[in-house]
Amino acid sequence: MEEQIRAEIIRFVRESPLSRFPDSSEPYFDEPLVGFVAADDHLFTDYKNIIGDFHQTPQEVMERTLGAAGRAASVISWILPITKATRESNRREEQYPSRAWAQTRFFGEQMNGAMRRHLVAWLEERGQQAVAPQFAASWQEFAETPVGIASTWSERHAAYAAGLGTFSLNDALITPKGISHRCGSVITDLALKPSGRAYPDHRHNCLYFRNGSCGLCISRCPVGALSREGHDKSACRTYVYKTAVEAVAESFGVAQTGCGLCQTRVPCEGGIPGNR
Ligand code: B12
Ligand code: SF4
Ligand code: SF4
Repeated sequence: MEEQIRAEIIRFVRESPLSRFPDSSEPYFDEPLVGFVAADDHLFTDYKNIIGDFHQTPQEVMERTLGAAGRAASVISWILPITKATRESNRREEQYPSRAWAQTRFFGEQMNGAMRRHLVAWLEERGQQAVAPQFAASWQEFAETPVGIASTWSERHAAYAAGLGTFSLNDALITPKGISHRCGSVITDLALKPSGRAYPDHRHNCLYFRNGSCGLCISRCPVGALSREGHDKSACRTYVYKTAVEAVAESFGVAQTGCGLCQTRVPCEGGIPGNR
């Protein structure tokens, strides 16, 4: 069943009409990475301490969405790697995201939403329970928590648990296809074989944490939101959701632009960087 699910995610991303730029036949994403993790993996209860008590376990998401009958057995997580052409266009930028990056943030995320809905329907057709936590009525984002801006379900923490990558100096997840990606997840009552986690610690794929080198994402940030101490989420949010939107959203034909300068022209852009 794991291979069937993986194949269905890859097929949907390849064939969905939502997967292509409005003004060309180019795709937003390369072939997805897919991972599985048991809903009762200790990480989901650890996240109550690492993130906060508000971060829901898979079982909590299922019960809050489906009632007492809701049952979580596995979490399916996927990575949608941003194409090389889009990464290259963002590499050249110093101030605002490129048109292709902004359109990937806006329209590509609509495709990611369609992916979540499709996988839920696909599992339900096979008699399973399924919920996309990002679309659950109980999903909430909080501006002020002890760990800064955070939500009740972090897609990256689900991906980390499913063995798809590790975190980094700028918080983002570095996967075998790099740091430039979008991700998503669905919880189901179907028991699936966990993919396992191959990394020795939760920040191993970032050169800064692996051997103290790099730090190149710091100088890519146009508003100084990155430093050796990490990521100033408030400064980043103001830039991503206000400054960049006011500057380029209208001309790019989108409502959200993202930014992602720290995810391009860096050694982790398209893969796990080797030791430097
Ligand atoms: C709120 C939010 C933001 C906020 C805060 C980001 C943040 N760091 O949490 C702001 C507005 C700043 C933001 C900005 C951006 N975002 Co945003 N955002 C989200 C959202 C909606 C929720 C994130 C959340 O709940 N985070 C929870 C907190 C706790 O995460 P954290 O602080 O990073 O976690 C740290 C600790 O847990 C720590 N840690 C400490 N001890 C331990 C121990 C263990 C064992 C572990 C595992 C971890 C751990 O490691 C983590 C990294 O330092 C998600 C969608 C979703 N539902 O997940 C998208 C999401 C994170 N955003 C995304 C993107 C792409 C962006 C931008 C690049 C904008 C763009 N599209 O161009 C920027 C920059 C992101 C960055 N560098 O983090 C992607 C990230 C994909 C990726 N490549 O990693 C997501 C997943 C959306 C998606 N569906 O793909 N975002
Ligand atoms: S650019 Fe370097 S320091 Fe920044 S996240 Fe990537 S590997 Fe880590
Ligand atoms: S996404 Fe945020 S942290 Fe990264 S370069 Fe843009 S403003 Fe800076």
